[in-house]
Amino acid sequence: MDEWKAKLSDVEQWKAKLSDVFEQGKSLLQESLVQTQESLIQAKKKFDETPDIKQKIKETPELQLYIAAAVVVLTIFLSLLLRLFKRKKPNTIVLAGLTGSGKTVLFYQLRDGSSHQGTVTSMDPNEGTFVLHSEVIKKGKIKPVHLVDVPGHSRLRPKLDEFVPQAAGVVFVVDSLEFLPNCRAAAEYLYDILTKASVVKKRIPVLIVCNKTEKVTAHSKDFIRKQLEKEIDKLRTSRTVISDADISSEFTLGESGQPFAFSQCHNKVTLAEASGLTGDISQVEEFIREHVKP
Ligand SMILES: Nc1nc2c(ncn2[C@@H]2O[C@H](COP(=O)(O)OP(=O)(O)OP(=O)(O)O)[C@@H](O)[C@H]2O)c(=O)[nH]1
Ligand SMILES: [Mg+2]
Repeated sequence: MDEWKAKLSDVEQWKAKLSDVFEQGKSLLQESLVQTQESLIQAKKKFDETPDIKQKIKETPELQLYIAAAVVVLTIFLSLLLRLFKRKKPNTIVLAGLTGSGKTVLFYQLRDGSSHQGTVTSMDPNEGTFVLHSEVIKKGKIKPVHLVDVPGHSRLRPKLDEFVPQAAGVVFVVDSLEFLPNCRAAAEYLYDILTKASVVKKRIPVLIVCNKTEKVTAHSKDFIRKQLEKEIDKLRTSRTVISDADISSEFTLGESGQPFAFSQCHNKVTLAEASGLTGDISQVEEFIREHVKP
């Protein structure tokens, strides 16, 4: 019982001490508030008495302090705002194209410098962030590339929408050996990419890679360009009729009344030749480095 009484008196003592401290703090706060108010009144008085603004600032130390504080706050605010708006430049390059065109072989060539022969139809996007194999030996800081290989199977193509809006560029791979039987399908796929809102609005550059050019029977880059332009021209007419009925977000390609040409696209569309199998991929590497700065 005595023990409890002692504890109770301890508590009472603490309570008294706390209320003392609280009272002291309160009076201190009141005092400083009164002082600040007084100095503000004085500062205002001085300010009002002096006609010249420069003189006003010079002779009012409180005012100098406020101006300095405002400048500091404004600088911090502006730098935060700048950081918020200064978005990181994208480093994603998307590999797209029909199934069997050679995207996965190209992916491995870019990453490892070897073709990993015997690849099968991809069932999932293949992605990785790395320094291109051809640049590994280079000295200095090299920005890694985020490369995504989206399988050509039509069921997996919607995956493109996950990556394209953040892409620095799209590499569209075409099989130059089996080009003619696949020309229409390739043109349709390419048309879908070129009319994507993100591609048009962000002007995402597209490189059409005529792959498998180590074979003598491969079609030339110029031939492939002309055929694709012709097919896209036809698609443009048929798709416009469809989209008139169902007002979608689709963008129309090229200039009306003129045959379609890649040069009419708002984004940069260029063609290159490559052979993923033999590792002749320098034009693809150049495109990547043009758009993902080291
Ligand atoms: N001759 C030749 N064959 C190639 C070349 N690149 C790829 N191939 C062959 O083309 C076939 C398809 O290559 P992949 O890289 O798997 O094709 P993909 O575009 O990834 O196909 P999906 O994953 O189905 O979309 C394979 O048998 C490759 O060996 C090339 O430059 N020359
Ligand atoms: Mg593949």
